[in-house]
Amino acid sequence: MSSEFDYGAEQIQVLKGLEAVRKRPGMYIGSTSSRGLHHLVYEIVDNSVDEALAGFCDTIAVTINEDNSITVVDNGRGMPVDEHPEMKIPAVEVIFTQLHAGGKFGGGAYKVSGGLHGVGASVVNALSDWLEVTIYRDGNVYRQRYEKGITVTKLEVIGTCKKKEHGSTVTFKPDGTIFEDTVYEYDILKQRLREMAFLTRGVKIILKDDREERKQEREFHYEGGIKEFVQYLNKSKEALYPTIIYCEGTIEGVAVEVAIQHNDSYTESVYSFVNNINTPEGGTHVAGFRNAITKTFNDYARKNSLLKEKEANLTGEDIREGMTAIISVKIGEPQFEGQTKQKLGNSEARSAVDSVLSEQLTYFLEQNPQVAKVICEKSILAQRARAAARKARDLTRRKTALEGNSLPGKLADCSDKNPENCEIYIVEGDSAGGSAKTARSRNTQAILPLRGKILNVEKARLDKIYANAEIKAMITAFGTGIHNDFDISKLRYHKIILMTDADVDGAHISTLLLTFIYRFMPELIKQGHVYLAQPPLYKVERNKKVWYAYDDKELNQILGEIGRDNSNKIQRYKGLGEMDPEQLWETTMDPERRILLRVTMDESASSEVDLTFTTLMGDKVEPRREFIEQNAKYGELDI
Ligand code: TSJ
Repeated sequence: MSSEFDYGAEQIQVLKGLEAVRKRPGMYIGSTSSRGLHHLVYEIVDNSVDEALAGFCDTIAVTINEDNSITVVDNGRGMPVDEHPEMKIPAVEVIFTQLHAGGKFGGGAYKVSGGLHGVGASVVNALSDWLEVTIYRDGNVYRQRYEKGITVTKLEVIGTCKKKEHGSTVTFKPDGTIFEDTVYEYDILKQRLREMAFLTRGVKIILKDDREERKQEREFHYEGGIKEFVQYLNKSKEALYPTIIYCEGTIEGVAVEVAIQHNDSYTESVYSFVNNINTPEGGTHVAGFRNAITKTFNDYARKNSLLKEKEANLTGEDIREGMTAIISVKIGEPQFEGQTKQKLGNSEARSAVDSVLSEQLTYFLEQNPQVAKVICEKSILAQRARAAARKARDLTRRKTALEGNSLPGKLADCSDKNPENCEIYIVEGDSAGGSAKTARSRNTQAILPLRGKILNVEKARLDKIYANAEIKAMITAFGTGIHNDFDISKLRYHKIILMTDADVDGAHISTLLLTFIYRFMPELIKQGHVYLAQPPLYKVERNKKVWYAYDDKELNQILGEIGRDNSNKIQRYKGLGEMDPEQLWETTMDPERRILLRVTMDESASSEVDLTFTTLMGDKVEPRREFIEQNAKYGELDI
């Protein structure tokens, strides 16, 4: 480490800190996969968002550069450049080289942005091949460069600017020896930056892709903040009333914002955030929200005789049916609890959300009696449907008790009774079901054929769902129960494999099935039990040799390799039904040869439920790896 720098005791501390980050990156950014790579960008942008929240910045631009480095520019005050009194280096250098840099610089508090990982600039620096910061401040342009977290140039004045020009620019290139993959995905950044823009009303966030072949640009700017977020989430649904209910206030240092609008569906879409970070596991802020909602609507319904004296109170679930809402709290020192440290624990957040919402919602309902009536009537219908669903469920249970836990008649079960070894294929149509039953390995593979399109659960209440034969068959076959009764320890198959035709109808059926599972048994997806089978689209035969292609590109590749002439016989499968059992086994069901896509979800992106399909394959499909890697995203899946 020969350099022009003197390493004093503090500097050695610095190197040790950054060394720890490079040794155990996962501890600081969650993972070194694609998720961790993108997380670096959010860590940097968080700092600019804080500057915007402090009222000093209104534009943030993020650029993916040609070499997959990232540039973040803001028009804030410019990071402080004055010397740190103890460390005798510029404040900006402390921020980039000191782990958990906090405290006061230049008279102002430098707040480390609150995040679940909450680690900030020094971690990004430590995990970057190189990082350059440029500061526009007081008429000067300053620059400093670091490599793998280590300072390589002093903070220099490299030019001048107009006094009124101010801001900070950071460019960093993630270290390819640390991250599994260093290619940024525009769509992933787009999703999160849009969310940040919704949560930070008034700030303009620009995303630009400067890479050849991928050049594109988007701008997110919402004067309405989370009100526009709710509008966005409801845009493909039918809203029950035109207004978006909005409440805002600060109590005991907790800034609370809530936006609500009901739609005509039966699902609850309530998303909560703490310091702009999604909290899928909820916590005290969500508890305060639920309490206020339940209490306020029941009070209103009683007072206005929408709920009769002898009728039971509405439950929170009744009122939240079809509700889209955003709860956003900002809090100085968030405390996270629970196994995964993702549940907000601060009790002041509960009381702050509860009282802001109770007070302002009561007032809103009094001012908007038509809206209040629509919501109360919908909740009362939900209450009745819930009672009917309870009856239907109890009936199903009693029936199974009588018949001795009988499995659905159409199910061809496997003989192995250890769920870990067992798979169930959900197959579209009786004919494909027949082939699958012949083809399967009976020991570990069960087959459940479904007839035609299944019920769209987005458009049905629980009572109707219990009444649907195809859905009932799946519930009994899986063994887990659904919704509030769900119990994963009763799962009868560790792999649930959806096998549908490789066409538009097949994709639609997969979507319906996944929607059902996602809404009523989400844990199956979270724990990685749900898969999509990948039947081939083409069979190519030449001189008694056979190849299968899973898309047009692969077909062309095969034809390129074996030569394009008349002795090739190409068959395009229109559906699973066209395959004989042997072909179905070889291509789609044999664990040694098949390709399965595992359905996963990024819980932190749950407002945009982002289903990603990670590849899983048998031993002999190496040539298909690239194809799968490029196609493993099922982005259009509308869930
Ligand atoms: F992450 C980061 F540190 F690298 C970073 C910080 C990256 C980017 C693109 C921007 C920023 C950043 C920091 N933008 N704005 C600020 N603001 C301050 O650091 C700042 C400036 C002045 C004062 C003051 O009291 O005068 C206080 C602060 C916190």
